[in-house]
Amino acid sequence: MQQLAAELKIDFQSEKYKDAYSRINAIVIEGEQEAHDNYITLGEMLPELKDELIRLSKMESRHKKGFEACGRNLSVKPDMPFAQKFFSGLHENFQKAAAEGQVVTCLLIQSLIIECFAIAAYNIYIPVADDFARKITEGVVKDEYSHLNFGEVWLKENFAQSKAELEAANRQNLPIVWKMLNEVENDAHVLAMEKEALVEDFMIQYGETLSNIGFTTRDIMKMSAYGLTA
Ligand code: Y39
Ligand code: FE
Ligand code: FE
Ligand code: FE
Repeated sequence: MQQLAAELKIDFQSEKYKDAYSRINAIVIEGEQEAHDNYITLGEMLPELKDELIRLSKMESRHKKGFEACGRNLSVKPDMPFAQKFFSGLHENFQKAAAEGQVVTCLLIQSLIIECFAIAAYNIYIPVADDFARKITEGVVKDEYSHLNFGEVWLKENFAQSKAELEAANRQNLPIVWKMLNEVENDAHVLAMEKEALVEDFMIQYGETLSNIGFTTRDIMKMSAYGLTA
């Protein structure tokens, strides 16, 4: 297997690969940790769904352990300070929304935006990953679809009273995603992950999700346009 990675002659042990991996691996580890924390917080905000949200948070912890093993397997030390800075925009917005009890905003940030980002990144990574990381990532991405589905179902059931807050939260947070993609573009390229593919996968996933929740094509076009120039 691992055909594309072999065809592209990716040298997983080169200093250049390992240097880029120290940041991308850290981003993923930090992302999984933050996802864990965010689902715990959401469980406090939605007490009737607490058990399910705790179950999701435990999956995120497992993902984090899996990606830590991927870094160790390549003898890479993840650059965690870089990753914390990378996530600070979405982190702060989630904390602010949680403090104000804005559960719709919290769900948009974690269960739609961050999960779609994860699904795009993991799907693009799998064909170009080393054998060890590919197996781990294949298991993880299946879970991420179920996390996205959780947010989708809740927001669909509560669409009428959530619509305005979703539009505002999208406007505030989507530009941050484009900024994050720009920041990671060069390192992703070293791992044979192209920014254009990441953007395409993210937008397909995110647009499909907004449609399932109840937004019209017209709404989705407007919402997708925010921050494209970031
Ligand atoms: O729900 C989750 O598990 C999400 C936290 C994980 C997000 C991972 C973010 C990946 C972005 C990587 C960018 C690489 C090009
Ligand atoms: Fe995860
Ligand atoms: Fe997740
Ligand atoms: Fe390129």
